[in-house]
Amino acid sequence: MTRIAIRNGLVITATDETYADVLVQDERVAAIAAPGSDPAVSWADGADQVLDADGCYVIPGGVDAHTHMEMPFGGTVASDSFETGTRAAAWGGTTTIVDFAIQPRGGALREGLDTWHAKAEGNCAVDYGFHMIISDVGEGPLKEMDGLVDEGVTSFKLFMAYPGNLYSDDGQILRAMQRAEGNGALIMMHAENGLAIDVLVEQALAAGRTDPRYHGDVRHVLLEAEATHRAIQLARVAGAPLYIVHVSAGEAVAHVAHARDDGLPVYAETCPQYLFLSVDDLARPDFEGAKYVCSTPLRPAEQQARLWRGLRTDDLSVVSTDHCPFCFVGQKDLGRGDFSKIPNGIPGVETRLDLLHQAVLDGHIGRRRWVELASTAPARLFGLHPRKGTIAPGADADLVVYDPAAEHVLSAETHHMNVDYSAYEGCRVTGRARTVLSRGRVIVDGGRYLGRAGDGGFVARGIGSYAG
Ligand code: DUC
Ligand code: ZN
Ligand code: ZN
Repeated sequence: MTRIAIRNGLVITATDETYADVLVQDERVAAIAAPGSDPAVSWADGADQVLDADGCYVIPGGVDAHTHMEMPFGGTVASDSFETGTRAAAWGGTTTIVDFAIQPRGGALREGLDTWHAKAEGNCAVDYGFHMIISDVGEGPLKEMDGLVDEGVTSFKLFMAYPGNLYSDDGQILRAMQRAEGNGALIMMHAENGLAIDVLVEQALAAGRTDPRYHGDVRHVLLEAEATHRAIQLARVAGAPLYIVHVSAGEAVAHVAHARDDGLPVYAETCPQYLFLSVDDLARPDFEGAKYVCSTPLRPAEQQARLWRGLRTDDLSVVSTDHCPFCFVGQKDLGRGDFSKIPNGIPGVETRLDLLHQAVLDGHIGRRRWVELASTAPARLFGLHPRKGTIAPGADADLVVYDPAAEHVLSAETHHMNVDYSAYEGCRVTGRARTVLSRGRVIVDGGRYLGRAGDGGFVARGIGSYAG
């Protein structure tokens, strides 16, 4: 039996903030005790380790519900392996990721899921789950969905973008949603009108508009809004809950808000890149804009206020990263002379908590909302709560001692993600994970990594809770 006492911190959950001692026994939180109270004192006396959190917050470890480790894309593969990517997550205070397994086109869901299990097993620094990307909706895969739900893969992502690759048409989407309505799964949607985007891509390239900045133009905001609206209507027809991933535009948030006002089980996430970066980054000279090519694309800076408002009103319920890193040298440059060949994705699994804490300091969100957006809400929606996403007796001891005053500069020189640039290079932020526990083990402490590959295990998820 191992006992750890975390003393004198401000314990913050999505609902409460209180000075307390958090007592950890083996992999779980055993108790939350008033500082200096009898149980806290006797525990500290008998603890194997006492962590002093004076001046720090104690928060539940981050849950990043949207990562792509080792994802094949555009003729290359995302540069973080499960080992390097989950280690970087741990450094940034994220103790659970939910990554996307991909059905091979023409193959079975099982084949894709087994492939992703093999990539992750024994390699992860923190716990992980899987969503399943259905790239080829047909009778077989639809039937397979039920079995995956039983195995703890309870969410399925469909693409309205990328025709000929990951794309599903409206009929396929409706069928998958109907199946989800029956088995309790959550459909996640990449909502962009891919057929229309491809026309604009062809026209842009024919007119000689080949630089990264045109990636933002062709992935028009109205084509995100239209697809978001269409996905919502299809989910209504099927009677299924829906989760829109990586929302980047106020026009799309408006459709989500409208649905939610009507009481529909429609949820959405945004990502730090849409809150902190813009088309100005995509337009950086000398092909530097390629570092900022992701889909949905970065938008004009004026959009950011609409996203922050959506986060405050809960029309946007989660901030995930869509972490999908490609090196500038050797990967992003596949698209020199043709922006449509730049692999889509931005690194961010390590920086999410700190950027969102900066948003607390900047007055965009409150501290409890910070915890809710980064940990509690994704845990609830994706069937991990109350094991993950909160601090309570019986919950996994996935905990972060967070120093809210620690200033640091984000940089590729110092980050732990396996990618040769930072999208936030030179950006000064205040706040940093000081100590990170994953299921009761201290894996990061005071600038040292103490964990090992294989510390993290697969988490079978339940059905998400979609109320409220
Ligand atoms: N968007 C990205 O930017 N990368 C991977 C897949 C996606 O939908
Ligand atoms: Zn996507
Ligand atoms: Zn993604």
